[in-house]
Amino acid sequence: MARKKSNKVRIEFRKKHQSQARDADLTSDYASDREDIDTVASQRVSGKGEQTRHRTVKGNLIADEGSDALGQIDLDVNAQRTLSGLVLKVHGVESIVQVADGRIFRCAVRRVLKNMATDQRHVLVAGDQVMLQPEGEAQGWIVRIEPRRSTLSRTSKQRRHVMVANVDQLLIVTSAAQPSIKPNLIDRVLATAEQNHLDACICINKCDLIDASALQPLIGTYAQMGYRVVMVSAFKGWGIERLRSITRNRSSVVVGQSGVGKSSILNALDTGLKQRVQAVSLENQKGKHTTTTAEVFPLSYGGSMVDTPGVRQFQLWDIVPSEMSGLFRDIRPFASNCRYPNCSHIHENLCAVKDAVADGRLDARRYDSYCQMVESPGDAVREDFDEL
Ligand SMILES: Nc1nc2c(ncn2[C@@H]2O[C@H](COP(=O)(O)OP(=O)(O)O)[C@@H](O)[C@H]2O)c(=O)[nH]1
Ligand SMILES: [Mg+2]
Ligand SMILES: [Zn+2]
Repeated sequence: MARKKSNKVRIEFRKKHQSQARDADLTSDYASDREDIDTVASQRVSGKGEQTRHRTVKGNLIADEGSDALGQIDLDVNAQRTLSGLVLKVHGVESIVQVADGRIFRCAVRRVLKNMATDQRHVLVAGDQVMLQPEGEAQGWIVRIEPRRSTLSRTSKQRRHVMVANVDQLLIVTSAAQPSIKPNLIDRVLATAEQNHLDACICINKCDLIDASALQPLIGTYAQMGYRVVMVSAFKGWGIERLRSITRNRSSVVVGQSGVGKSSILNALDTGLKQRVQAVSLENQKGKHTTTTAEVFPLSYGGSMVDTPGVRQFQLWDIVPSEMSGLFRDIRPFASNCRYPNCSHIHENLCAVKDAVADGRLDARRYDSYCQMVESPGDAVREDFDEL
């Protein structure tokens, strides 16, 4: 099925090309370049409503007003090699893409791709892996978007908004003191990680200010659930090497309140990163665009840190209470033993979760967090997370 469709698209390309340049030489080079576009076509088309979507795609391709648009794609693909790159940021129609050798290109997305992905508000988001055709030194066309291995998204009124693609983990930065640690905030981010099927790592900074044994019970609770916890002091360099190995070659979304030491940690991990992040934040403050789109900052040792203004308030969007217990790794097993299928685990009398709290098998503080989040899932925590 899919194969047949992709052939159809190919035929349309070919026809167009031939009418433009009758004696065009269809070299093997030409054919293999075109594969990229074909592959994307079949991937995007296969998502939903195959029949109608395909017709729409074809319709758009044919009706594309500059009508040489298709011939153009072929010619361009022919003229220069494509490069693979990482989308660092998307700004309206323009996206900033970094290629393997470090060069930055300002790119627009080929109309063909846009037409094929009308089900998403943004065709492209930060973190996407793409193929681009350079157009001069620093500009280009995105001709292919690779399939995403993961996303961080929020749903609002039943619509899913992808904020960043290809994320591996959430890095929750907190501080042991000044400001003091806020376990409920950690719980909220962990639930978001679960909701998005992402790993999470809890990083406790400013450990030079406290007696570390005071935090052991809290750390134990999280470690038991399988979350990694790293004790850090950006000042003393404690935990930095471990954090480097946790973030190496992975894409980490960093979240944390103002003043916990996110910038200091970035600087300790990778010199120069703090400057790059601050330059961006200054640019944003100038107010040209109060940005809500994510930005990816590559790490010199491999991997990237991602700043996501869109999740700074860390609300849990559109979570129904019955789903909340599934986002708590420690509550989940007790919840599935509950006698009521729709138990809130709050008001019911004979509840397996409440039993577990009562006899100490479930951490009472985690259960409190759960109750708060069920009762006000959309209520952002008082102190918002801020930028890197
Ligand atoms: N004692 C101590 N202070 C720190 C440490 N890391 C950062 N700070 C201080 O905490 C404050 C906030 O740090 P900053 O990196 O700007 O936090 P951000 O708002 O999360 O980016 C600054 O005054 C830092 O000097 C640390 O490991 N130990
Ligand atoms: Mg900062
Ligand atoms: Zn229950």
